[in-house]
Amino acid sequence: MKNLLTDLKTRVLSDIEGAESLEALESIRVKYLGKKGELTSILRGMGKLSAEERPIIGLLANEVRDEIETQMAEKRESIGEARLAKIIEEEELDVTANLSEVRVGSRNPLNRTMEELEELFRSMGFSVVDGPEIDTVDNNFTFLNFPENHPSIEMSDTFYIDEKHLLRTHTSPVQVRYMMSHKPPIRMVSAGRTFRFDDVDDTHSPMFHQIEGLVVDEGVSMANLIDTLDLFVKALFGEDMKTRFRPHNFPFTEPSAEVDVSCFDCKGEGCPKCNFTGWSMELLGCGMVHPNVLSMCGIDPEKYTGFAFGMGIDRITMVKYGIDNIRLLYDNDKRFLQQF
Ligand code: FA5
Repeated sequence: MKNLLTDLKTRVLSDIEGAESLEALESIRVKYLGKKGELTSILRGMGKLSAEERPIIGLLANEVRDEIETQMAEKRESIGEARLAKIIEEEELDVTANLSEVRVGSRNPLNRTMEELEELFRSMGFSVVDGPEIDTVDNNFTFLNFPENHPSIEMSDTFYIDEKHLLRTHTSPVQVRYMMSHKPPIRMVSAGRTFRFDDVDDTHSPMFHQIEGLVVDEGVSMANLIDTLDLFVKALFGEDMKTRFRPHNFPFTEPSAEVDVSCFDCKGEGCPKCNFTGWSMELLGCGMVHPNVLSMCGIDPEKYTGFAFGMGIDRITMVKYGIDNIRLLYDNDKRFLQQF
């Protein structure tokens, strides 16, 4: 393990040395120090060491981590300075320019999509409701049938305010709140911000947006779910778009599925954008509401059934507007925003 660590240190430091942009540096951080990073997995293996070896290797691992973090911080600073110098050199500011023409900004495509989605569901008979971004651990996990210490809690682990409150990891706690305060028939959607301990890449952000949908009534079936989502996808993206349901596992739905839609560029033919699969990235999770969730929320599962779905609004925006990097939605760069 000692050799593994020293070898890793040499590789990381040489990668840091060669990094030319903050993005490249961030990829190196994720590769080695991220949740699934190499150093993280080496540290996970420490449990297998003997009691004598553990403190020695632990000390070395900490030294390696500190050294990597120091080098990263230094490199980050030097790249930042170089970037600023380049901007100062390339972008002149003409303080004498006549700005009598007032330029009005344009709305972020994310907000447009969110409102468009709400309007679409409203036209399909859904109520649009709000939920808090800080919610209870119970609403976010327990009442959604997550068994205690379920691995998926760790996967979507998040920012805790205190032991009982957190920044919600999905919009599903709004389902719980709604079922606890309304009797069926229920047909609602709720959109808003969600938070996860996810590393940033082209399709992931630690803060992103979801829209949750819930239908509960007598005789609601999986066929209704598939039909609703198919209708919705066609109304949003066009009649020629198809949906693909892949089996999945969520503790709060049974059965559960993840849904992809046809690639927006080639409409399913296969092209470089979709790696010739014909399908875009995963857009949403869905399923039939688990009877335990209905019971915990005070609804009789013998009488009522329901379906629910949760969609990534950022990803829908990306597919809709052909945006290939989620970071662009948050950079607030006018050159990007003015295109919409
Ligand atoms: C959920 O969050 C479930 N609550 C969805 C659900 C609701 C299932 C109701 C069943 C019934 P998942 O973790 O797969 O599922 O996330 C849903 C969508 O959010 C994903 O399909 C993806 O589009 C988006 N998403 C997830 N993580 C991120 C992220 N870090 N950045 C951007 N979008 C994300």
